[in-house]
Amino acid sequence: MKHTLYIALGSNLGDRQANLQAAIQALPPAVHVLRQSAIYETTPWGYLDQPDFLNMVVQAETELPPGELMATLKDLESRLGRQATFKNGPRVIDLDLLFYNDLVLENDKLTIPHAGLAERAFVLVPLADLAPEFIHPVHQQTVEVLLSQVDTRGVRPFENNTKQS
Ligand code: PH2
Ligand code: MG
Ligand code: MG
Repeated sequence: MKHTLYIALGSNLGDRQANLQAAIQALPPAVHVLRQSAIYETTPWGYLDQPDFLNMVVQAETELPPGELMATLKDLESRLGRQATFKNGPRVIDLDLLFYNDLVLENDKLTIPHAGLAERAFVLVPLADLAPEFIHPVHQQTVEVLLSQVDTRGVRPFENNTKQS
Protein backbone atom coordinates (compact mmCIF):
# COMPACT_ATOMS: atom_id res chain seq x y z
CA MET A 1 0.00 0.00 0.00
CA LYS A 2 1.24 3.47 -0.88
CA HIS A 3 1.54 6.11 1.82
CA THR A 4 1.89 9.84 1.24
CA LEU A 5 4.47 11.66 3.29
CA TYR A 6 6.05 15.06 3.66
CA ILE A 7 9.71 15.53 4.55
CA ALA A 8 11.22 18.83 5.72
CA LEU A 9 14.80 19.41 4.62
CA GLY A 10 17.20 21.89 6.21
CA SER A 11 20.88 22.81 5.84
CA ASN A 12 23.02 25.59 7.22
CA LEU A 13 26.59 24.34 6.67
CA GLY A 14 28.64 24.11 3.47
CA ASP A 15 26.94 24.45 0.08
CA ARG A 16 23.44 24.49 1.48
CA GLN A 17 21.58 24.24 -1.82
CA ALA A 18 23.79 21.37 -3.01
CA ASN A 19 23.16 19.59 0.29
CA LEU A 20 19.38 19.80 -0.20
CA GLN A 21 19.68 18.60 -3.79
CA ALA A 22 22.02 15.74 -2.80
CA ALA A 23 19.58 14.57 -0.15
CA ILE A 24 16.69 14.46 -2.63
CA GLN A 25 18.85 12.64 -5.18
CA ALA A 26 20.04 10.13 -2.60
CA LEU A 27 16.60 9.08 -1.39
CA PRO A 28 16.18 5.39 -2.25
CA PRO A 29 13.69 4.31 -4.95
CA ALA A 30 11.40 3.12 -2.13
CA VAL A 31 10.83 6.80 -1.30
CA HIS A 32 9.46 8.29 -4.50
CA VAL A 33 9.50 12.10 -4.56
CA LEU A 34 6.38 13.57 -6.19
CA ARG A 35 6.72 17.33 -5.66
CA GLN A 36 9.14 19.88 -4.20
CA SER A 37 8.41 23.23 -2.58
CA ALA A 38 10.41 26.35 -3.28
CA ILE A 39 13.59 26.85 -1.27
CA TYR A 40 13.57 29.43 1.54
CA GLU A 41 16.39 31.13 3.40
CA THR A 42 15.46 31.23 7.06
CA THR A 43 16.66 32.85 10.26
CA PRO A 44 17.82 30.26 12.81
CA TRP A 45 15.16 29.22 15.27
CA GLY A 46 15.84 27.78 18.76
CA TYR A 47 19.59 28.40 18.81
CA LEU A 48 20.33 31.77 17.20
CA ASP A 49 24.13 32.02 16.92
CA GLN A 50 24.54 30.02 13.71
CA PRO A 51 24.29 30.61 9.94
CA ASP A 52 20.94 31.04 8.19
CA PHE A 53 19.32 27.84 6.96
CA LEU A 54 17.91 26.83 3.63
CA ASN A 55 14.65 24.98 4.14
CA MET A 56 12.24 23.19 1.84
CA VAL A 57 9.66 20.39 1.90
CA VAL A 58 9.10 17.46 -0.44
CA GLN A 59 6.03 15.31 -0.91
CA ALA A 60 6.74 11.65 -1.56
CA GLU A 61 5.10 8.26 -1.57
CA THR A 62 6.37 5.03 -0.12
CA GLU A 63 5.36 1.53 0.82
CA LEU A 64 7.83 1.54 3.73
CA PRO A 65 6.33 1.48 7.22
CA PRO A 66 7.11 4.55 9.39
CA GLY A 67 9.96 2.95 11.39
CA GLU A 68 11.83 1.85 8.27
CA LEU A 69 11.24 5.21 6.66
CA MET A 70 12.75 7.00 9.68
CA ALA A 71 15.75 4.65 9.67
CA THR A 72 16.23 5.40 5.96
CA LEU A 73 16.21 9.16 6.61
CA LYS A 74 18.66 8.89 9.55
CA ASP A 75 20.98 6.71 7.47
CA LEU A 76 20.88 9.23 4.64
CA GLU A 77 21.72 12.09 7.04
CA SER A 78 24.86 10.32 8.17
CA ARG A 79 25.86 9.30 4.63
CA LEU A 80 25.62 12.98 3.65
CA GLY A 81 28.08 13.87 6.39
CA ARG A 82 25.90 14.96 9.26
CA GLN A 83 27.83 15.06 12.54
CA ALA A 84 26.12 14.97 15.91
CA THR A 85 26.25 18.44 17.52
CA PHE A 86 23.62 19.71 19.93
CA LYS A 87 19.88 20.33 19.98
CA ASN A 88 18.91 22.91 17.33
CA GLY A 89 22.58 23.32 16.37
CA PRO A 90 24.07 23.69 12.87
CA ARG A 91 23.91 20.79 10.45
CA VAL A 92 24.90 19.83 6.90
CA ILE A 93 21.51 18.20 6.43
CA ASP A 94 18.40 17.58 8.48
CA LEU A 95 15.60 15.35 7.20
CA ASP A 96 12.46 15.47 9.31
CA LEU A 97 9.38 13.37 8.64
CA LEU A 98 6.44 15.76 9.05
CA PHE A 99 3.41 13.66 8.13
CA TYR A 100 2.82 10.04 7.15
CA ASN A 101 -0.71 10.02 5.76
CA ASP A 102 -2.77 11.24 8.70
CA LEU A 103 -1.04 8.88 11.11
CA VAL A 104 -0.60 9.90 14.74
CA LEU A 105 2.12 7.86 16.43
CA GLU A 106 4.21 8.45 19.51
CA ASN A 107 6.74 6.05 20.98
CA ASP A 108 10.39 5.99 22.15
CA LYS A 109 11.74 6.33 18.62
CA LEU A 110 9.06 8.08 16.64
CA THR A 111 6.81 11.09 16.92
CA ILE A 112 4.48 11.60 13.95
CA PRO A 113 3.46 14.28 13.05
CA HIS A 114 6.80 15.94 13.75
CA ALA A 115 6.67 17.66 17.13
CA GLY A 116 6.57 21.43 16.94
CA LEU A 117 5.95 21.74 13.22
CA ALA A 118 2.86 23.85 13.91
CA GLU A 119 5.00 26.55 15.55
CA ARG A 120 7.76 26.69 12.92
CA ALA A 121 7.36 29.07 10.01
CA PHE A 122 10.44 27.58 8.31
CA VAL A 123 8.45 24.32 8.00
CA LEU A 124 4.94 25.71 7.43
CA VAL A 125 5.84 28.13 4.61
CA PRO A 126 7.32 25.46 2.28
CA LEU A 127 4.71 22.91 3.41
CA ALA A 128 1.97 25.35 2.40
CA ASP A 129 3.47 25.46 -1.12
CA LEU A 130 2.52 21.80 -1.46
CA ALA A 131 -0.35 21.08 0.92
CA PRO A 132 -2.18 24.18 2.19
CA GLU A 133 -5.41 22.21 2.71
CA PHE A 134 -3.83 19.27 4.53
CA ILE A 135 -5.31 18.90 8.01
CA HIS A 136 -2.83 18.38 10.84
CA PRO A 137 -4.19 15.20 12.45
CA VAL A 138 -3.48 16.39 16.01
CA HIS A 139 -4.27 20.11 15.78
CA GLN A 140 -7.20 19.47 13.40
CA GLN A 141 -6.34 22.64 11.48
CA THR A 142 -5.13 23.05 7.93
CA VAL A 143 -1.52 23.92 7.16
CA GLU A 144 -2.77 27.25 5.82
CA VAL A 145 -4.53 28.09 9.09
CA LEU A 146 -1.50 27.01 11.16
CA LEU A 147 0.67 29.21 8.94
CA SER A 148 -1.59 32.21 9.54
CA GLN A 149 -0.82 31.89 13.27
CA VAL A 150 2.99 32.11 13.10
CA ASP A 151 5.48 34.91 12.48
CA THR A 152 6.90 34.43 8.98
CA ARG A 153 9.33 37.34 8.98
CA GLY A 154 12.39 35.07 9.23
CA VAL A 155 11.44 33.14 6.08
CA ARG A 156 12.46 34.57 2.69
CA PRO A 157 12.35 33.05 -0.81
CA PHE A 158 15.88 31.95 -1.71
CA GLU A 159 17.32 33.87 -4.65
CA ASN A 160 18.75 30.87 -6.56
CA ASN A 161 15.35 29.37 -6.48
CA THR A 162 14.80 26.36 -8.73
CA LYS A 163 11.22 25.52 -7.94
CA GLN A 164 9.98 22.27 -9.45
CA SER A 165 6.61 20.64 -9.23
N1 PH2 B 1 16.21 23.34 12.41
C1 PH2 B 1 16.40 23.15 13.70
C2 PH2 B 1 16.58 24.26 14.63
N2 PH2 B 1 16.43 25.54 14.05
N3 PH2 B 1 16.03 26.97 12.25
C3 PH2 B 1 15.78 27.13 10.95
N4 PH2 B 1 15.61 28.36 10.46
N5 PH2 B 1 15.66 26.08 10.09
C4 PH2 B 1 15.81 24.80 10.53
O1 PH2 B 1 15.70 23.84 9.72
C5 PH2 B 1 16.09 24.58 11.89
C6 PH2 B 1 16.19 25.71 12.73
C7 PH2 B 1 16.41 21.81 14.28
O2 PH2 B 1 16.23 20.82 13.39
MG1 MG C 1 14.74 19.59 12.38
MG1 MG D 1 15.91 16.26 12.52
